[in-house]
Amino acid sequence: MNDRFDLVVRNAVAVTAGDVQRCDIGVRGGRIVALAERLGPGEREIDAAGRTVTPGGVDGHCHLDQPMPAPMRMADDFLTGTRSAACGGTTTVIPFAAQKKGESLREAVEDYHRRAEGKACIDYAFHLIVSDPSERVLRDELPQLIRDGCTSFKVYMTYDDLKLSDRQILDVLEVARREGAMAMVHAENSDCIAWLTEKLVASGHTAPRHHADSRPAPVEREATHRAITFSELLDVPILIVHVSGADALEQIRWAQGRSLNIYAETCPQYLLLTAEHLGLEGFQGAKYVCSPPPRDKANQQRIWDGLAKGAFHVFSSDHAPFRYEDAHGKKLGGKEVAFQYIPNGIPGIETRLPLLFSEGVGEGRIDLHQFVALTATNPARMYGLYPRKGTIAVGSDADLVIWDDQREQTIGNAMLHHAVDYTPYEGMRLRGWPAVTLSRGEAVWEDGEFRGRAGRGEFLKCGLPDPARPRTRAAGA
Ligand code: DUC
Ligand code: ZN
Ligand code: ZN
Repeated sequence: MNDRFDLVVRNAVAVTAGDVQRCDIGVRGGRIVALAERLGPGEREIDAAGRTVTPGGVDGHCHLDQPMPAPMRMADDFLTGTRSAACGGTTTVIPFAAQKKGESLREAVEDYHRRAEGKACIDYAFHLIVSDPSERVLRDELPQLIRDGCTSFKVYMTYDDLKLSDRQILDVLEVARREGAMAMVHAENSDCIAWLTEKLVASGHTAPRHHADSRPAPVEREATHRAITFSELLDVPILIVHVSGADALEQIRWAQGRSLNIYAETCPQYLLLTAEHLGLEGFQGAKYVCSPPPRDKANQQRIWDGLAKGAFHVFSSDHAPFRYEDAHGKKLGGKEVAFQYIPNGIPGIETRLPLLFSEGVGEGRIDLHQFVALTATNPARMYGLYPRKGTIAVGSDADLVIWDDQREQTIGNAMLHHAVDYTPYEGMRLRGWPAVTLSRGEAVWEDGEFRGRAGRGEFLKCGLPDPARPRTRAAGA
């Protein structure tokens, strides 16, 4: 038998959520099979030469080729989106298979498989978006899809084409509890947004910056508290996504202080952007329209504190890619439209890890173990992919990032690999960038080039996430 490894990564400083070891990493058949001070030869060897090696990133919240109401269209499909992710150190993405109201959830998933197959360059799983919890969806489709490996889903408290009533959310959470799935919640009060929008538009305030005025912090705070209440009523864990500032975070901390099972996510835009970006001259502010909107510097600081102190569990991109100069994108229909029609979302799948590595670890706000936990280990746990994904251990997939820890890099859209025509982080100076990204032992990013290929990514069936288990349910029940 040939006992050579397929690949040996030598002299790594391998950092996980809990440990650091100086070791060689031996890979066979796409999996890590040995970690030791000195391993035998490999068909291929990469000398990491004392460099930091982390688990490949797991982006637990991104949107790729998600069908949108016309004429909106996402810029990234599974090819360009996963290519961009790989070049930024991410090796697993979990975008959303979204049900349209009146349609079958199962058909939405089948359609989404067709969009991914033959295109994805790295591994992927699906969250579901439940927008129409009919009897059939609740009784048959959702439980069956959970058993088929889509073990997490998102519910919206706003957006007319997606939002659920409180009662519908309770129905869906009941299924999550019974089946052991993780429920993610977009928490903003829909009626408040509609009311504020009407007032703003009536007084002629239609520029992009008024997007932030239509969704102020109390709108997010109220909905966050309401979602927490639902979670408490049903004794079911939930994960509040894209938390933007102090108000919502206060509710989350309050709930966590009462030992409720509330998990939380934040994203780069709430650490690094502010509502002032929405006020950039002309229509430029449209590039920063996302929901909830970025807040202010004081709120950024509170989000950093939340990351450092453990209030947040996952750090995702919420990559929602729309081109700026595009009639399918921010200039919808070819016009500088009023703020309420600007497609919501910003790109960031490639910059997520480098931003947190530089601004978080490099600036001393969090440590490397927290970085790994937030960007890889915890999302893998929350969504039933651990320990196949999200760590460096014997038996795990050989999804790794070898960091060029000291590389000075100024972000520019020209260097990124998405299909969007701008980055909100243009001109930001970072220290540290992925030198090599390995996906199941194959280099997909190396020497400044994308080395993957369309269709090599595999669909991952997720297990039932441990953190989704209700507290009162006996172990193994
Ligand atoms: N919610 C998301 O999760 N992503 C993009 C826009 C939004 O409102
Ligand atoms: Zn959302
Ligand atoms: Zn999103």
